[in-house]
Amino acid sequence: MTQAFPDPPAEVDQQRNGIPHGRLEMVEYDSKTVGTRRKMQVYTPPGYSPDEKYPVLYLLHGIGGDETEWQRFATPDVLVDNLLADGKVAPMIVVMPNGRAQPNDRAEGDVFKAAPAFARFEQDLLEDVIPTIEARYSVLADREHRALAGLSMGGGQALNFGLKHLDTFAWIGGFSSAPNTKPPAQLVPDPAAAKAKLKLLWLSCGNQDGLIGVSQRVHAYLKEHDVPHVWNVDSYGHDPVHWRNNLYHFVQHLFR
Ligand code: FER
Repeated sequence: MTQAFPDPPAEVDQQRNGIPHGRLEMVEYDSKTVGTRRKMQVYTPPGYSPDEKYPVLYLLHGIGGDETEWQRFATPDVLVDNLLADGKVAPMIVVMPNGRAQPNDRAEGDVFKAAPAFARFEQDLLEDVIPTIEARYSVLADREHRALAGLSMGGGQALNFGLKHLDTFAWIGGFSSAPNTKPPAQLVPDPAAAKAKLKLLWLSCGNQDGLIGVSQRVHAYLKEHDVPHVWNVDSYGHDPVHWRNNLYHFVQHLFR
């Protein structure tokens, strides 16, 4: 096991009194990709002001989730509030969109049937979600101020889309990435370019997770081709504690 970062205390996502709190809002946008009005949750940090410009983390959910899933698993708003109060993270906006780019984007029925819609989300993210955020919020709109991460299906999406669009994202994280993750040579066809452009590439998985082979394959390829990355394997399975813990560490590395 290669655990790069220790498990944080369980209270990292427990709301604290007496510290400033950011805002969480549900935002609607017209998706040209899907042809429907879709939803995403947006966290703005305490003291958010249009006179400042903020970096943005786009955070993606798993196959059984939607735009509310990260809130149920790890309350990223509370987690970032706590880290900000401790001076451990840069003020940032966190966007939690719905990664199932199809007209009915609820996690209903056989959720595996929606796998193609998770691939289609690449276009929704790049052409609908990001432009909406950059029009409505005061953000730094360049690659060095955009991060993309996700859990499971969302981890696969983050690796697939992020590594394909290195001119859009410089910070990429896949937690417990699912089998939608492209084979490593397709994911990183030009290791030298990835090495030159990436500010952070984070791969994590629990050693009890049946999907760890996906992450191990990517890790082995990156190692062989000399692409720097964080490899964080802990003792969890395919579960929210792993996702919370990795989000906790990942965000502290962003935008610095
Ligand atoms: C699979 C196993 C798991 C798969 C996706 C998942 C598309 C996703 C799991 C999750 O998001 O939690 O074979 O294929």
